[in-house]
Amino acid sequence: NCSLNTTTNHLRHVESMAVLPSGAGKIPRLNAVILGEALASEEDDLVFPSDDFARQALLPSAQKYLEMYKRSVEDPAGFWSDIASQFLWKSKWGDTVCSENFDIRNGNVYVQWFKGGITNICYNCLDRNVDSGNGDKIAFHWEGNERGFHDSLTYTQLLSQVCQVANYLRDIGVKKGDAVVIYLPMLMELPIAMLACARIGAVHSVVFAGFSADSLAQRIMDCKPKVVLTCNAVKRGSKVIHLKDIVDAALSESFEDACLTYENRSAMMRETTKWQDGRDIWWQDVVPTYSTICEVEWVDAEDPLFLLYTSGSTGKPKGVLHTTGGYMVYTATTFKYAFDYKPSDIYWCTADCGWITGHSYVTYGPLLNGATVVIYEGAPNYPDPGRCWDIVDKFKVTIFYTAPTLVRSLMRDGDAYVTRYSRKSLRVLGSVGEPINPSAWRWFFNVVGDSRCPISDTWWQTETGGFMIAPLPGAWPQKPGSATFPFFGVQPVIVDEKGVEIEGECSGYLCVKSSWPGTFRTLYGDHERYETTYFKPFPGYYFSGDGCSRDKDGYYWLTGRVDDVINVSGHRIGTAEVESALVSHPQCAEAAVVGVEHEVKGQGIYAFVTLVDGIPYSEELRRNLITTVRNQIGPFAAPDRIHWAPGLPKTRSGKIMRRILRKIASRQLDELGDTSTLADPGVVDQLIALADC
Ligand code: 6R9
Repeated sequence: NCSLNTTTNHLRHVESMAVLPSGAGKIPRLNAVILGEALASEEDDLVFPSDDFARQALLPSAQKYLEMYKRSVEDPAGFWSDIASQFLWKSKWGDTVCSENFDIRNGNVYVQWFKGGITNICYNCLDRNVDSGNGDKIAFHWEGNERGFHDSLTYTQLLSQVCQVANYLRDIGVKKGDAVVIYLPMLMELPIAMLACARIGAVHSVVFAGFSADSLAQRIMDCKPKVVLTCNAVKRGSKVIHLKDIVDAALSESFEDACLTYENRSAMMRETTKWQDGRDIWWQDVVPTYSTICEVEWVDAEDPLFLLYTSGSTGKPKGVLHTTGGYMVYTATTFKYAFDYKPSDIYWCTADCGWITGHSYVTYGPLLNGATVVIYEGAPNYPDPGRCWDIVDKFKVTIFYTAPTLVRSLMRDGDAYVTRYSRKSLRVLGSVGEPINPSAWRWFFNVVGDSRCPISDTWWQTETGGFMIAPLPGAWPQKPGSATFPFFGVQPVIVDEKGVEIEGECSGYLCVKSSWPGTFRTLYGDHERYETTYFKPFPGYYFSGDGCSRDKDGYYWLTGRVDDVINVSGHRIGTAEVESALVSHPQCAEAAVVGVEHEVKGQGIYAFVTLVDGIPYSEELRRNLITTVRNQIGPFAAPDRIHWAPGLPKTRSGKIMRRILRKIASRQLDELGDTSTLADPGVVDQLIALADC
């Protein structure tokens, strides 16, 4: 059973700040603000929720949070089964709500929540809302790349469309447990396809439509889908991207199953789309012929819901597997509390469904709450950097959730693009994907949110399924750049290199003690890698791969990845993936990739490249190397910088010393540290000499 911990460190921290009686400490100030005695934040840089906000918040005080948090870790079974009971279950789970082994020293790691409970997440997203009288509520507002193109679907309409796709999938033989690959841009058909899979118990594997043919092929080969769902093309900004050509290149000759292709007329007509008879089918030709009623496949809470590939520290992406019941309960609950969701909200998350954020917080979390969701097909700065606020005003968006990289890029374009729009509907802002630097936080808060909207800076991962550390707006003051405190049921732990838990104010590696309902269950087809990557580094805990510090008030500050993963514009990219793409070029002998600070993207990709003997450096080769990476992974993984390297700094045992490369890449040349253990310390001088070539 889940380990019960009476008082976690975190509780002690929050408890210490949650003492109500006036006197020293943080909470008296919070009370004063709630009572209307506005206090300026002091040296601590605390930002308090406004009176108006706190008064209407779902969780109006740190005390209330504390009560619920305490129960969630002391009685996880009771806490989560009370919440789970609000969903529709064909039959309830057995006596054991959660069973787990999170400690590798006790044998194989496993996690189960609500095992034996029979449900369906699509039913809970759609039918349950229609049945409760919300059928006419808008589920999706869709905004096209071009101004003036928009559409919307009510819950009833969405349900009908999902049923038609589900019936089509069933008809071509897709059954419970079968994989379906979805390679679609942000059309409503993307979440429709996901929900249709969930309805019939098929396992969707969405591949971000920015991935190249090679990456798509790799994912198709790994999970062997019965069918691929795609569209012919999409317009993003002023560019047309021919998705169907990419799919054609990815599908091997041997793929004889179906390729269902949506005709996206705003980008390309069917007449000009390349076609393979027998395999390719136009979505619009078949889907509307199916019934709008489709019986759901009732599944066990532990049956797989989806696979989503993410980068790790080796070249091969990891197929993160999530199951149904725990994920459902967790995404719904985190969405509700972290955004202070109310039924009247209009919610817009700028993420693509190709990433976990689009799974949990464009599709499942919001729909489970019966929310109205805005989906935008295009580029956020097209035709100009005011587009986001145009969309906010158009749909009266109240909750706006985005990534720091977009905030930074819009910030650079100047306030005028923001202030020309009203934005008065906004009440909660959100941030995800990477640490948000305090200056971007302040701009987001002051300029976009007119100093009125709390920012939910949500720390979580593909693996965690949902928010792990996030502010509950209204419950406590925020500190710009801190994700604040853990969500219900989450027990974060900071450990040192030896895996020993450190208490109080400290920094180290961020781990989690015991499971939460949204925990991923395995890496598809490789449970051993799951254990090795996440549970072996610090036995007893789940290791996130992130560095973190905790300040004197118990606030958590994420400091970025500590493994060989870099975070470019919120996209996780393994350095090894980029290196293996580079060395696949016949003239590249060796490559070492590191992340460097980048003003807009957060991190940029910096590649040191050694050429095959006798090959001269040239501008053309530099461009070819970048193209190779674009073709093998996708344009978002293209190196920002290629640094010619006659040799790489290696230890005598042949290990590349990335620490030194990082310093050279960021031009911190006086901080190179000890280079005496290098096999050939001379390479460092060579690299420095070539730094600006
Ligand atoms: C949801 C998502 C996960 C990695 C994670 C961390 C970084 C995400 C963050 C954040 C600081 C936040 N990250 N949110 N760092 N503050 N609010 O992004 O999933 O693509 O798997 O990336 O992103 O480094 O480990 P994923």
